Amino acid sequence: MSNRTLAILKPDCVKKNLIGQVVSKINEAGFKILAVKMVKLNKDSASGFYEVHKERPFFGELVDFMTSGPCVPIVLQKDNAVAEFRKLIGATNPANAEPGTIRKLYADSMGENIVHGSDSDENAAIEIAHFFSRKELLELNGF
Ligand code: FUP
Repeated sequence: MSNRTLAILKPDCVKKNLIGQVVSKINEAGFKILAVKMVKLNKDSASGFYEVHKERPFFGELVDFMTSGPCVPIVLQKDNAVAEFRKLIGATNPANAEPGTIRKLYADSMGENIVHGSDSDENAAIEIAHFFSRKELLELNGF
């Protein structure tokens, strides 16, 4: 089991000035931040990131939303990171998310749900590589 996952604070999180609050929740839940940056995705990058959803009816809206402003990818470390982080963020649709989860607290809708979390160790590794180079990750090892 890997101890890393990729979080993305999505454009709605950045626009609503919630970066600080969400990062506090992440730290309070015992995650260590290994790497962080702010980026504005273009259509190709957002489409590539969400390629598994490309045949779904919501794909166009998802790409439009993810390219609507800057977002904040973060590499997180904790034992059992993928499952622990998904527990912290709650269900995809905030209406179904458990009380106290990040999506329940801050998200407006399923389409604009504040935060992304990888869904498997395999995808975490792919998603981390989508945003961070080997060099960036190596330079941060040991901190
Ligand atoms: P999650 O793993 O919880 O981020 O959810 P998914 O990978 O299933 O979906 C990725 C993103 O697609 C969600 F964050 C929001 C969007 N989505 C919709 O807009 N409608 C849907 O029915 C499902 C997902």
